[in-house]
Amino acid sequence: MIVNSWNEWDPLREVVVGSADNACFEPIEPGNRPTVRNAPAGSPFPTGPKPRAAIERANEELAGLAALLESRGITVRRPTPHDFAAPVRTPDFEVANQYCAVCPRDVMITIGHEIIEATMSRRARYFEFRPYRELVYEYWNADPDVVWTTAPKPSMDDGMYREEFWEWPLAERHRRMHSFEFCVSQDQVVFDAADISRFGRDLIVQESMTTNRTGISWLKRHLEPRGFRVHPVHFPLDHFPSHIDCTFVPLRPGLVLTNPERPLLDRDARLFLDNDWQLVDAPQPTSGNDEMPEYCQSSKWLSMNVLSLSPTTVVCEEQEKPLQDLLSKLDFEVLTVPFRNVFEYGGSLHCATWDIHREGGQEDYFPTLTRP
Ligand code: DAV
Repeated sequence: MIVNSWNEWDPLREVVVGSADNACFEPIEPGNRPTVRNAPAGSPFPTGPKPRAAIERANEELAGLAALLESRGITVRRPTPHDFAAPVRTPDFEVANQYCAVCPRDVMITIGHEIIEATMSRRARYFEFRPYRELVYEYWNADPDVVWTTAPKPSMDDGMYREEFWEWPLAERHRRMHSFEFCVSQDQVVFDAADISRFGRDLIVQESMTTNRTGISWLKRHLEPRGFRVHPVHFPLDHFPSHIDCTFVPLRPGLVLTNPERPLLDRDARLFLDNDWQLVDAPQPTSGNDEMPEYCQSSKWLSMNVLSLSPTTVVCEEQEKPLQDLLSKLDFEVLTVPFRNVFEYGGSLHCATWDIHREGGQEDYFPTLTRP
């Protein structure tokens, strides 16, 4: 068995680590309004390929992560080179360039023996499965138990998006925080893989800018007949939610690292509290939002985007000392790598990886759901 991964923490044996080769700046499009951090409003966001030096700095840190994982006996695979500078034109939209293969987590997910390619939510990422296809074919050919599923691609035409979302003032976002309506309408199936977090039989999926309720319905109908339970989750104070792995990060059975600025909706938290899970807030990150790299579109909470190598070992960004101390106190062995040059590509350690094989099988960590 090659493809086997049921949760975020079992001992890691094989993993894909992203690559910054040929990365481009993310284009402005209806589902994304990238901005230069700390620049006057209206400052143009760069377009086209990222500078060579920025790509080299990121690649060096990605290689550092790969070397650390290999030193722990983990097999590391890398994406195939892809021309992200090429424009995309479909019958429904055109976009001037694509993005990158730094964050396989956003696109690809292993659920047991199944590999799912997400629909994606942004035009520039429509073909981001391509750098992983060679690997998928290799796993699919080598392991007859592998199930390979590509989720239905949405049109990504203008009508799929709600562009006024970007103009709502903060007060408006606050007023709407319990409607969970963001920049993508509910008409088509839309999800990024990184809005899903795996807990054995149970999967939680965040409603976000990158995953809508129709996308969650698709996941439910696809996975529940296969023995999973899919639970939508909500973090009402996150007005720009995208990807669950800077918000709610399980570290071992019974323990989730939580974001103190983005509490889980009470009714969603019940599942965890009723089953004796402990929700532990991460400490404040060492960099404020203002100190994140100028082209980074993610928040300071990339600090908590850690990668578990096992229920007792976690990889953490080198500068995040307060989080490292908390993890040590919780009895984890904490490994560190520098990773800040990867941040402007949309993620940290969890985002930049896609686990193919973790030991273990499908367990039930929420017995109240089955107990009569
Ligand atoms: O908190 O900014 C970033 C997730 C990146 N994949 C955040 C979420």
